[in-house]
Amino acid sequence: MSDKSQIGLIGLAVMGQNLARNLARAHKVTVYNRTTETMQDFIGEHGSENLAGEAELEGFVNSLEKPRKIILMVKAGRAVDAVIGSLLPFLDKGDIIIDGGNSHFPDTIRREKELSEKDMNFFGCGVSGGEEGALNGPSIMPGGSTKVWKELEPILKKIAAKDFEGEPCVTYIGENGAGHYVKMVHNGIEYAVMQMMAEAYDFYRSNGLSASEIGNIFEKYNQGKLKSFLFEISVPILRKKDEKGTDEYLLDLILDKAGQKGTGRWTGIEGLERGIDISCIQQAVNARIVSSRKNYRVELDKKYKKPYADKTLPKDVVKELVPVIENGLYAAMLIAYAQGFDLLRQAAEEMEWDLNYAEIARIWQGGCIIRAQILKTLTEAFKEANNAPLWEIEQIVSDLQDNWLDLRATVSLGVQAGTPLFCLGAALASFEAMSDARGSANFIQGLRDSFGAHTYKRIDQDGIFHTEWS
Ligand code: 2AM
Repeated sequence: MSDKSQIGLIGLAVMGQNLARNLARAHKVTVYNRTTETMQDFIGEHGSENLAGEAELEGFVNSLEKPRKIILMVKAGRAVDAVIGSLLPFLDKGDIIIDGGNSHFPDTIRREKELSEKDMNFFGCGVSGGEEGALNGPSIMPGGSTKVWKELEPILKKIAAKDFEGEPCVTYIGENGAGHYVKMVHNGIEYAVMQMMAEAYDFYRSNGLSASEIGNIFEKYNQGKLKSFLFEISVPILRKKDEKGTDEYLLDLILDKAGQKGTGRWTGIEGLERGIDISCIQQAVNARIVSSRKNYRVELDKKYKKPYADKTLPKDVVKELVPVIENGLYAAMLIAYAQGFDLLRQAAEEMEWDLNYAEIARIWQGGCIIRAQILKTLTEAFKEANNAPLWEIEQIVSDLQDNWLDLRATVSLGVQAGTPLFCLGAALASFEAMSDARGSANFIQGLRDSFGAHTYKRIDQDGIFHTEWS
């Protein structure tokens, strides 16, 4: 057996380190990092027969079996191009570069094209699961040529998380940028789900519940149809007490400004560009944008006196609302997923990707941040309905029908409590508009025809019409 490594990994931030350790359970891995000290520290701590470090790129490349398989875990953007550029002089035809970062899909498409012109392979691979997932099994969304997929399949299957049936959370997604596209939409849905949870949290907080009381409710939610990784981790977050000298819950001391790295924004823009309503995702991005303007919010808060009385509901009433909000959240999350999958469907058509939605829902069952019970429902729904749009599938229609009134109640309760419902409100509006045969756009068309002679169609006659309105 050759003493060369089967896989190389570049980029030893936490995700890269953990993925390298995961890979090293079943493969010999060489790692490289731009800052050599980071590599040395990592090898010092985790080096083993299976894990070696190289300080120079040439030595790194030469340590790998051919065709070489090199996983990049570097910062998305220019760093990826920089690393590819410095690797190229040492690579041979047939070698494979796998980008495991959160690259923007157009970059992946471009890189795949550029490398294939040099007879080399570029494979864009979405990896979700955070630090823990990278170490113990992420959900993996690979995109590129099927030939390269065949080479990588056994490796990726070994390191992936497991779905509810124990199958690996990895499947071939599609050509070129398809893997990174699906990862991007995954992150967009993640934004929406987190924001919906935050809105439920805000509702309970506005009604006087303490963080730990909300923790008790979320713990209950995590035992039913909302069971998910995000609800699971929210319970200790809600219960954690400050350890820096106050008697407060730590959550109450965290600055209410949300960070973002761009995948939610990219998804939102995709919705606008492809003409698909993904308002839940876009509103989650908007909520983060508004949150980030903390100083301005503080200023405006002084100018505007809330015109509604502080009508905190009695605790026993709030208690009775817990299952109502649970149903409302469930319906809203189904809507967020339906929107996300609508975007995937449109992109697949335009980009000529052959996406299998049941498989995508399946590989999100484990390892990734949005792993949740709901994905079992979605996988089964897609399977039974041969990947029809979620809105049309019997199981989803019946779930939305059953929880519709509770979503309405959740939104109206949230409004009364003074909770800005970026996502829950968007979910309700989007669903009710999409499932209503008669909308209000006749009015828009009337206005457009009046001020700009944009013409309109009629519901009772064929043809294009224009009217002198005044
Ligand atoms: P560093 O430790 O030398 O900063 C996440 O930032 C990872 O991407 C880190 O491993 C970081 O290496 C690497 N990285 C960021 N920009 C890079 C670049 N231009 N070239 C190579 N690696 C880079």
